[in-house]
Amino acid sequence: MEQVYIGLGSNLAEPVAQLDAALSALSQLPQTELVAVSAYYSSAPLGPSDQPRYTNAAAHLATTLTAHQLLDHLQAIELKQGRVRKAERWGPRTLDLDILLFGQHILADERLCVPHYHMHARPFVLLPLADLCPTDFKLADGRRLADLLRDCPIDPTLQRLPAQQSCTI
Ligand code: A4P
Ligand code: MG
Repeated sequence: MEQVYIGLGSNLAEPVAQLDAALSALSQLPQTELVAVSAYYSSAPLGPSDQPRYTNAAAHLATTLTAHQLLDHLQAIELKQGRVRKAERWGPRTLDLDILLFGQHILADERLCVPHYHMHARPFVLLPLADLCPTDFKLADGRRLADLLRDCPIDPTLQRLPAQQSCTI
C-alpha cells in the first residue's frame, strides 16, 4: 500500500459540492481506501483575478494502484465533473485533482511530477495537507512539511471553512 496525498480544488459550479462529489468518487476507487480528509479552505484565486474564489482540500488515500493508474482515475473524475481543460494557465475549473505525494516516490516524467511542483509555494495546498500529516512529516525529497509551511508566502485571503461546509466522509 502506498500512502498518497491528493490536492483538491474547485472554483466553479458550487465548489463545496464539487469537492464533496470528488471525495465520494475517491472513496469508491478500486484498490484504494480513503483514509482521511482535511477541512475545506477558501481563498482568492492565485493567477488571473477575474475568476471566483477557490475551495481547496486534501485527501489521504492508501492504494495499490500505480501513480499513473491513479492519475488516470483522477482525470476521469475531473472529466465526469465537467472539467474542461483550456490553454489558459491557472484558469477557473470545476475540479482539479493533483497528486501531491505518492508514498516516498519521486516522479518526473511527461505525465507526472511528484511531489507536485508548486505545492511548496501554495498555502491553499500546504494547510490542508498539514491537517492530515504530523508536524515532523518529511516529503520524499527530504523537505519537511513544517519548513515548507514556515517559508511559504502568507495568504491573507485564506479561510478555513467551518465543519458544516467541510466534508465529513
Ligand atoms: N501532472 C504533472 N504532475 C501532476 C501531478 N502531480 N498531479 C500533469 C496531477 N497531474 C500532474 O494538469 C495538466 C497536466 O499536469 C496533467 O495532464 C498531468 O499529466 P491540469 O490539471 O490540466 O493542470 P494543472 O496542473 O492543474 O495546472 P494549471 O492548470 O496551471 O493549474 P494549477 O497550477 O493547479 O493552478 N487559486 C487558489 N486559491 N486555489 C487553487 O486551487 N488553482 C489554480 C490552478 C489557480 N489558482 C488557484 C488554484
Ligand atoms: Mg491539476
